[in-house]
Amino acid sequence: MGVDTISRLRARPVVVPMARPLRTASGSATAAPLLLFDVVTEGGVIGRSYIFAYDPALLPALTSIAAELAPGLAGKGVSPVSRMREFQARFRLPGMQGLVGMVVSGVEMALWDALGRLTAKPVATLLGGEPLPLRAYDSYGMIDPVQEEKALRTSVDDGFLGIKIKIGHPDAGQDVEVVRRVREIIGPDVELMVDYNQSLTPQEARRRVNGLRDFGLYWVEEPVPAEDLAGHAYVRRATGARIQTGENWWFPGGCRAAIEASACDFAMFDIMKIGGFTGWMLAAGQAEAASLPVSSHLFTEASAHAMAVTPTADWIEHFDLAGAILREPCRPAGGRITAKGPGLGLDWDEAAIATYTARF
Ligand code: SMN
Ligand code: MG
Repeated sequence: MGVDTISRLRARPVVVPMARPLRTASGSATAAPLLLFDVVTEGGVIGRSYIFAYDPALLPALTSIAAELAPGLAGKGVSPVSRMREFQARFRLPGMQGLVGMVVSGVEMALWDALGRLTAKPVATLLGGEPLPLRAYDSYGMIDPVQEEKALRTSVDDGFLGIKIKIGHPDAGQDVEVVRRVREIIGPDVELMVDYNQSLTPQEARRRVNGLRDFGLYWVEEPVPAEDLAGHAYVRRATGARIQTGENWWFPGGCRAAIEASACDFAMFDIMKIGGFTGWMLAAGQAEAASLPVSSHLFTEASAHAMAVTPTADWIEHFDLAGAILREPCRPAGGRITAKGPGLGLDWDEAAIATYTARF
């Protein structure tokens, strides 16, 4: 028993409005289904984190898994690596790809937040680094550049040095026109990334990516299904484009498989899927050994801490998922994002949580 002993785990499902609706070639969302974690310690300190369910239909199962895991945590130490190792052992047979992995990563992140609050330090500092002003790219969905011109210009005026848009429109010509217009709007000095969200076949990806040669793209993201590593490698070889992928890698093993398949030029870590900070740090070591620059996917608040101690840190994604239920949403400054503490720097807006609580 002690202040750094876990008393209980609470998981609360919410569906919150997103500052920027999400439209991708593989699905769209106007609201974000989240599961909010509170790890309460014996001393009353609360560690907080959230995970993203993508589809509200997954919230009941995610909530139920968290409720099943809660009793086993009571009385144990606020030790995220140790608890993650226990989860890995417990779920070796069923595997942790999918909903279980999402929940255990959420618990792991909340434990890091609790440690930070217990020590009055940012997680980046606990990991041996320090909060750094990370260059951020402003992340858009599939957009109409005419309608979004003002927003794009504002992103550039706000100092973002990178802009990402999602493409994979029904017609390849639409992709070209959107990219052409966005490049005209943001100018030649701002990096432009595109994201197909797994929507193409390797052959179609070769055709479409070759059609975007003239626009100086910084990376082409997930042109084919995430699990098609050979397909990623094919597109990379056939076009010479710099391929980004990784937001759908499960735990460090996913990173290893992609490296072994020569699937990409960059690595993108989703802290919920890569295994929280425990998984992220192990995967970051693999990325460094393979000379892959690492960028983050969603989860801006937690990723800012992880990126601060990532040897090959490249870009942090600015996409506001949870701002509607945070007392202080993440605010980029001059196109850069710096981790906030103590812990992950997350403080709930309880009134907003009450408003957006999911009921099922
Ligand atoms: C993305 C996918 C799903 C939800 C939000 C964003 C996208 C990205 O792949 O890279 O931001
Ligand atoms: Mg993506």
